[in-house]
Amino acid sequence: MKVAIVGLPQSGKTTLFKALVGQEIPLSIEKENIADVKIFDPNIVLLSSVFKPKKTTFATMTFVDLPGIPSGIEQAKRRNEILSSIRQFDALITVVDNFSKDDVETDLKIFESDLILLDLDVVEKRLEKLKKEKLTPDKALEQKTLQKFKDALYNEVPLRNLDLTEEEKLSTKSFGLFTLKPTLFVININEEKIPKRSEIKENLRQKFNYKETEFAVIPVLLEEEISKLSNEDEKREFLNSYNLEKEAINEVLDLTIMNLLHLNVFYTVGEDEVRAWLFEEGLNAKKVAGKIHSDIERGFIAAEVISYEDFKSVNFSFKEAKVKGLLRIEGANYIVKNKEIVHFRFNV
Ligand SMILES: Nc1nc2c(ncn2[C@@H]2O[C@H](COP(=O)(O)OP(=O)(O)O)[C@@H](O)[C@H]2O)c(=O)[nH]1
Ligand SMILES: [Mg+2]
Repeated sequence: MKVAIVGLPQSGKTTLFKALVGQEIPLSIEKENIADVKIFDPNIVLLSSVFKPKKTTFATMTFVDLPGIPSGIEQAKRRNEILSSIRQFDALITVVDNFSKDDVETDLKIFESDLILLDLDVVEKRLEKLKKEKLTPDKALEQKTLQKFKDALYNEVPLRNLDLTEEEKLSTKSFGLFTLKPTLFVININEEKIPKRSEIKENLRQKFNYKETEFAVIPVLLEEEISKLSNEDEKREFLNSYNLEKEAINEVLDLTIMNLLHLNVFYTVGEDEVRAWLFEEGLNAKKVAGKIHSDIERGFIAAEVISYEDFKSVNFSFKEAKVKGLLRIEGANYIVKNKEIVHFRFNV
């Protein structure tokens, strides 16, 4: 899965990207920047300190920092290039400048309206085309869905706010419509606004009360500076001096993984490796096994499962977990929960 960082030029996209990556990497101004960002998880840190494995692996998520989307007819070709590359992403992070200006709503609306118009263009062109075609049941459904989209877009409602059936979603998936993508607005504030973070967020939530839409109010430049510090004490001191409880950037990661992409995490532990793996919420044990290797899915026998909290309560001892009946044996159809330690038995 991939997440695109988008927004108006100079809103702080590249700065956010750097804050997420947390280390110096060569950056391009004209081209997109791509990185697999480590998803920090304190549970992995603790599990690793217990099992002392040869290798500790955090889950990662791919973030792409796109060049600013130029407006104006003279740059139409460049604009279209960037826009079409956004179509393939699973979710959007839209950065909004609230550090150089007090008003955040205008820029947010400008960007969103732009995407609404672009979607409308795609939808209307496709509807025109369908008019001339003989409608199979599939195409009839597509037409009905697109008509629904057109009505919403005319009312300036982003498509992710609609209640859609799986069939409706599938019938229009190939278009990669922008406003259908789950979206996190990162409101890029300056340090003076830090005490107002929750106020800003609540205000926006009420005004833009859309489904699949999240807000995070982040002092992006400050976070980028924090992310470069490797010494934990130094970091703590820095955070304290700005009245920040913790790194706000983790909120961006949490919201992206859980609320936009609806992903959960499971852990595997052992002497060789302690590792976090992402999987789609609601997936069964057999399918989850496939996240590690297709052989494990194919030869699936059973999953030994314990929740992280239960495991912690017995000081991470499998022996004690068994005695207390906390370690369960589950079959292929078991729906794996968030933050469980799983060991798969398989036979190939
Ligand atoms: N004061 C301040 N400046 C920022 C902040 N975020 C970004 N900038 C500056 O704004 C300029 C544009 O940022 P950049 O991340 O390159 O924007 P992009 O065009 O969206 O990629 C740079 O000079 C940044 O240092 C912020 O939170 N506060
Ligand atoms: Mg940039």
